[in-house]
Amino acid sequence: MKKQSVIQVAVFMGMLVLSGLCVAAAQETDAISHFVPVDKGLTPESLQRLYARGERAVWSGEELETIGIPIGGIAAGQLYLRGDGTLGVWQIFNKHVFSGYGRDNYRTYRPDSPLASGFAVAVESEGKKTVRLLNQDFGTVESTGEYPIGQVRYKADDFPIQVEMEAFSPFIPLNAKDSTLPATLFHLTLVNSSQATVKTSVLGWLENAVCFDSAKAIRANRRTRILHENGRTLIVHTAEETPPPEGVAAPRDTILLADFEGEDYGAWQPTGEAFGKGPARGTLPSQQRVSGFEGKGLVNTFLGGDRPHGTLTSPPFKINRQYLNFLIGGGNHVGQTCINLIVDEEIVRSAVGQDDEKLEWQYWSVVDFEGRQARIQIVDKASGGWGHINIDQIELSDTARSGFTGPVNELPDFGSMVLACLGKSNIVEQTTLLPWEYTPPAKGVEYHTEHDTIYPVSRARAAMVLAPAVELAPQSRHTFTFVLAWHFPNHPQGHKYATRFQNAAEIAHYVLDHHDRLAGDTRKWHRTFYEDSTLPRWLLFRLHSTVSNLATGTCQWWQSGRFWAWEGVGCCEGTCTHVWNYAHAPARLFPELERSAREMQDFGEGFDPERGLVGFRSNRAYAADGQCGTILKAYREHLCSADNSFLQRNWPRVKKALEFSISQDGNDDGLIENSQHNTYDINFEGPNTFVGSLYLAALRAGEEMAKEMGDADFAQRCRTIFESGSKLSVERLWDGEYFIQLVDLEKHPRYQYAKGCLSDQLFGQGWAHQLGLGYLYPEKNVKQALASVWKYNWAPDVGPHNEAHPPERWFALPGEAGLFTCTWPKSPYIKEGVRYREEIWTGIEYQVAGHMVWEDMLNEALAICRGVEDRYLPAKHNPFNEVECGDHYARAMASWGVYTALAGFEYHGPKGHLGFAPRITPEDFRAAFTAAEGWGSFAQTRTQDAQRDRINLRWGRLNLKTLALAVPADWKTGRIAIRVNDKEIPSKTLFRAGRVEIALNDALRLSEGDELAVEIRRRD
Ligand SMILES: [Ca+2]
Ligand SMILES: [Ca+2]
Ligand SMILES: [Ca+2]
Repeated sequence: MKKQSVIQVAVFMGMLVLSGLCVAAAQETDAISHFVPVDKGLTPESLQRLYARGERAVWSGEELETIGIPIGGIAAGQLYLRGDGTLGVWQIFNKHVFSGYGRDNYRTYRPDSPLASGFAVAVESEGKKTVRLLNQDFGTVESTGEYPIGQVRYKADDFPIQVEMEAFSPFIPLNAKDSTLPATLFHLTLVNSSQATVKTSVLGWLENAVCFDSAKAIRANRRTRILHENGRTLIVHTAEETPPPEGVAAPRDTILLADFEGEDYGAWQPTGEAFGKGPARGTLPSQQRVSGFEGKGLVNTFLGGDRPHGTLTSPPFKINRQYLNFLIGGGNHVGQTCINLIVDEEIVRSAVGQDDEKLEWQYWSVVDFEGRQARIQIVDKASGGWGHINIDQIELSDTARSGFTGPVNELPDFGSMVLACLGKSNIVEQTTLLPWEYTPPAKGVEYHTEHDTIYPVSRARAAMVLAPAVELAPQSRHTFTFVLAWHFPNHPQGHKYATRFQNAAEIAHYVLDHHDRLAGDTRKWHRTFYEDSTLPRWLLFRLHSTVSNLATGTCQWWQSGRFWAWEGVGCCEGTCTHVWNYAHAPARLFPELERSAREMQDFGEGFDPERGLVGFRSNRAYAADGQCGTILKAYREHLCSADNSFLQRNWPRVKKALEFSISQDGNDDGLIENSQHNTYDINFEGPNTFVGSLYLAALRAGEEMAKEMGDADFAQRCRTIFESGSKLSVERLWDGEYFIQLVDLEKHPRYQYAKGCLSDQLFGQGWAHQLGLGYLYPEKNVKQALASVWKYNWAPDVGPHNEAHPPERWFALPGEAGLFTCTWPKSPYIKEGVRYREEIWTGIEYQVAGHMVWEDMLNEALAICRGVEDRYLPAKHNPFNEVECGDHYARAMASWGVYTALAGFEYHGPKGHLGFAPRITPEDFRAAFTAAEGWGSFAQTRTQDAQRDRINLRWGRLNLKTLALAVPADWKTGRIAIRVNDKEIPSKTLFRAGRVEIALNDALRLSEGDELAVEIRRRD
């Protein structure tokens, strides 16, 4: 079979291409250089700490500094509740915020708060009026956030009121619609801790930040109204057009200097290789998607990657307008990836890109040179990361073009914001309760309570409302409810939320109209997951905290219904197949979102119907791990569906995609030997079990799906290839302790792991367990390989190994524990081995830990998770922001795989099958679970000869036909009774190998509140 050689460039973005000038040979040192101790130092005490149920964490003092709980809706932007209860980040304005490649992200800092908002408590007691802000200065402040709910408690000796703040955006698993609201609910419970009755209320304020980014570049007004509607008071912020100023000369016509729409550069002179013979037509091979240019052509020097250099010089022209406008993107290298304006052989203006492929408008004021001859020169003198430049649409104009042009209501940051409270906020009452003319401390912000006011966007103004006051007797309490809502519809792809709501006021009313259900279901999930569980509280916190990534700048839900994501906030686009290979949380919690990503991206826009290739960023580029993972995800999405319509619709393309992987295998022997681009941003050469196990798992998933779709031939084909691959992997890749990579290092000196121990070497096996596909390799090899990953790659202190081998990026510091991507414990260290080898990625750690749980390596699994928890203690980092290439990195959502493994969860929605095999404390286990249309709590208790299992459905509905439960292996037979709400249900049961399989005589449909109970009595 002809070898695929088209897409083998190990490039996923400009900056990651290492210098092409340095082609280093394989540099093996002659000695083993491995500093991970075999003894992990786990003591009985430290193990006990891992397993103890424990208490909810309470943070205070300096710990509050780093905390930022994502508190807006899923895919609705990024808003943080900071440790002291103030709001931060405020990335809700459709601006692309690039959070970094990871080099700078893993640092200790306080999230910023770029706009004025907040709450204060006003008190009138014995004729004295005081106001106290709800922030770190209140007195004693304690925070106890557990995603999705943040809580902050405030108390002070010198203040009669204690406050409990509860803040969250509705979060209801399986209800994507109500979990993606651009809104945050605040419940502020005031407790009178004094001996006297006091009159008290909560003051809330919000700055008008509509046109937040464009304000400096546009002429427009902001408008603020305070409305009384439906028994509520709303601050409504918007913006609007201003009439054009009078007496200003009309601008002259714009002169186009170049639009790069031709076949060649015309009169412009190229030199070097970077520019080629003519303008590019959009994105070049292996480049991230280029956007923002006009027409079809542009200058794009990523021709053959970042390495080439060159210049492109315009013919002379006369400067006869006030501004020179142009679109610019690409690298941010001053003097190296730039556009220059040359007058009299001197560079008088220069601009660079922003390390972003998207072109944005920039302008130079050229009034000083009016009437002079000039030339433009575009320069690429850079070869490293982001060593290229994108330019288009150069024009002379009397109007400066910034990123913000056109009507105000079409600007990306145009929209509306609302802060609402229950009851009628009364300005007269406000002036009687508040100290005279009270305003919160202002930093250049004016405060007002005007009912309708219009002012230029250049002014920073915040409006205040005071909830109707209450009289509180000593020890009594009252809860004030506020809702913050935003609506910024002008995202390039549109927001799903904007298809439901016209403005922020509608959203605020919706949240308050449905308050009891939205708040009730959110709290019910929180209670089911955190409170009603036997699992260690710290572990639940850690495994669920990553789910908050959904409510950050990482994720978007487009108007079309397509879920789309960066890898990390603003970093690396396109719901990357290989990064999302690890993320199990969204598929289990909001399967609708993942199904849309499969259907609209992987098997939609990103799918090559001719070849079956799944573009790994919705492009036409191949990633071997991502391709196989897409098959696994398709099967998972099918399992998480209520019926088989998803699989039926997508099966032809799923099959085609699997056939593409089989074509990479080439000879149907079950090993992929060719060049395999993958999540380490490099290509593996030769057979290995990282891609190989994903391939085998994909074949098994393909076999199962083919059977369900009645395609017996293809099922058999998958089976045959799988069996061959499984056998050959052990024969050729097993080194006695773990699986290695067969590679010719002479031929492929860089980026391979060869005889190294790769933490991800059994990635596909972990997946196979998640999907109930069984073992891909003999169980004993799997268990031993995983034990070797623990032995060789998990360091209780990364310091010694990282001192010898510093990582490309630090995601764990000396003194902290972590799992290395790869080490070479038994062969010479490969200096130019697999990329990121010395880094610590939480996504890999969870992937490995989850797999360890399935293999009953519980101590190891929990120790790895605890290592993450300890690295992300709030004294050091925001515990909700696990960093990799960017903030809130998607891979971290692998944590959910640990959670499902702990329950031994198995589920097949269309078949109505549900099973549990608790891997931790099976004698007394309780945990939440999610199915296709409902979620609830599973509980199991076990004694010497009896076991009781309960499935309590708390939300939605659940179809059941078969059940599987784990019992001790020596329970060969027994008596089983099944009841739903105390009504006996007839069934057939089968005991086999530590497992009871139950087939219900009639299919069941459980509804919210129903409980199914299974009693198993052992019979010898
Ligand atoms: Ca153009
Ligand atoms: Ca270059
Ligand atoms: Ca092969």
